[in-house]
Amino acid sequence: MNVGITCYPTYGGSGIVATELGLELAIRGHQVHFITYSNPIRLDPGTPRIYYHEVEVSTYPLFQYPPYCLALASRMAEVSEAYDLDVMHVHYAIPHSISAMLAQQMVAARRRLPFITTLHGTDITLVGVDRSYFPITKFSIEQSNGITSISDYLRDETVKVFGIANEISVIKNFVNCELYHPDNEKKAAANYALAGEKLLIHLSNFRPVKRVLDCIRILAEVRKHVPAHLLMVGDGPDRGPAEYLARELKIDRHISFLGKQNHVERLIPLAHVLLMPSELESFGLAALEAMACGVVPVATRVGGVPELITDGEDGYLEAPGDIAALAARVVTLLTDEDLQYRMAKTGRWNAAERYCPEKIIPKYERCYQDVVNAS
Ligand code: GMT
Repeated sequence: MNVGITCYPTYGGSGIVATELGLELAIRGHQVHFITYSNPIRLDPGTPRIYYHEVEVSTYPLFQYPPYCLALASRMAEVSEAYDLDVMHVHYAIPHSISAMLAQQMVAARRRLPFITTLHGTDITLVGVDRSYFPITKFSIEQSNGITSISDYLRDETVKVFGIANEISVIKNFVNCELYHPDNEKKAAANYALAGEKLLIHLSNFRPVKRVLDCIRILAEVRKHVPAHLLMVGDGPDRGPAEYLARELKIDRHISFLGKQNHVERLIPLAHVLLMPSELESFGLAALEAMACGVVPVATRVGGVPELITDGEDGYLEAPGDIAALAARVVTLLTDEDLQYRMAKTGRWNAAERYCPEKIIPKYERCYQDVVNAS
């Protein structure tokens, strides 16, 4: 098939899922056309059957807000005709769904261009429920020819909050277990931690929903019992406050703020535990990547996370903000090697068994086939 994919290319789990999906589809022989404002971070543009079409938004003094949504719609329409697209797949409803709907109407006289919207989380739980976006988000979801959501939780939430009657297929996040794999020796951990220190890791876009400051507080608690170092991977509005808190708690030399990283698969396996203390998480891709790397997630019991992590089996779940409980779980793991080994092994097995591309990608392919075949 010829598939068009639009996502946020530089930021966040939805862009990562969209990019990895495109790569997997290309491996399976599909022609994949990314239509975005910049090359997605994890995408190698030299990959066979992958095409990248940049959306250029011209600025003009009259435009206080350059109309990206319209430029995107025009580019989608152009690419669909030039490359004979069978389907457009947009990740994150706002504004990608609306652009796809406009593109569909622009080319309607000449061709059918069905589009699928994949809901990832904050497009529903935060941005979508904002009163100014609510009606258009609901409308664009309802106009989609296919809708997918990354967890049961998010599907139920979409139905509840938006009253959507259309069918929503749940297709969970996936991980490439050949790329994301354990490193039992963890030799490169010595680049960050002192000898005898355990390594913790957190990955996110440092938005308030991630409760990044809790990671710093958890480390402070953990260090009262076990020598440990924390890798903070990513960037965003709460990075400054987190760095400040680390200095205030006098643990700044035990934390490495690494900023945005292109190869997290090289960093995650160095850690013993992943911290994901989010306020809300529709799935928790970072936890899945950690499990694939044999790193045990200590996370919060929110949103779709319990669909991924089984408490006490392949990770731990506590209430958001409960620093004492989260830190206690980390200490348990760091002081009981057998337990940590068992949980890491179970996590790796579950990731490979349930969330590998071979299990998930065919679901997207079926979804494409369904919307293409529907008249
Ligand atoms: O987590 C973010 O803030 C980024 C966001 C996105 O849409 O880019 O991530 C969401 O999508 C990921 C991939 O499907 C999910 O694994 C994350 O759980 C979800 N984030 C939230 O729901 C907060």
